[in-house]
Amino acid sequence: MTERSLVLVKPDATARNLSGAIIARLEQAGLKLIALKMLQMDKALAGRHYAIHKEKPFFNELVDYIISGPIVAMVLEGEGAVERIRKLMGATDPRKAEQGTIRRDFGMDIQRNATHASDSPENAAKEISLFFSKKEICG
Ligand code: FUP
Repeated sequence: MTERSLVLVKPDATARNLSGAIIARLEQAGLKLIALKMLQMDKALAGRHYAIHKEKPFFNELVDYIISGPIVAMVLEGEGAVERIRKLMGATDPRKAEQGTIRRDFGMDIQRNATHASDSPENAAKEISLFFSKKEICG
C-alpha cells in the first residue's frame, strides 16, 4: 500500500550539515519527497509531537533537545513507506543500529540520534498534520 511518513532531521544532524546526506539516502531508496521545510520547534509543538512519551523519564530532556536547534521536516511517500523508512533509520540507539543505517552512520547517542520517523501509518497522519498544511504537501 502507498503510505506517507513524517521524517525529521533532528538538531544534532542539522548542526553537523547532514540534512542533504540524510535526504539523499531516503530518495535513493526510492521514496518520494512530497513536502519539506526547515524550522525550529517550540515547546508546544514538541509536546504534541512527543505526546505519547509524556510519562517517560526522558520526556523533558527530549523536548529540550528537539527545540535546541533547527530541524528539517519532510513527508515521504512510497509503497510500505513507514516500515521501509524505519528500516533505513535503524534502531533508536545508534550503537545498536545495523551497519549501513542512517542512525548507525550519523547518530551520536540515544537522544541525539539524527532522525525521527513515524512508527505507523496512523501516527504518520497525525504527525504530518502537526507540521504541514494540506497545501504544503505536493502529493
Ligand atoms: P524511535 O521510534 O526509534 O524514534 O524511538 P522511541 O519512540 O522509542 O523514542 C522517541 C525518542 O525518544 C527517540 F528518538 C530518542 C528519545 N529517547 C531518549 O532520549 N531516551 C531514551 O531512553 C529513549 C528514547
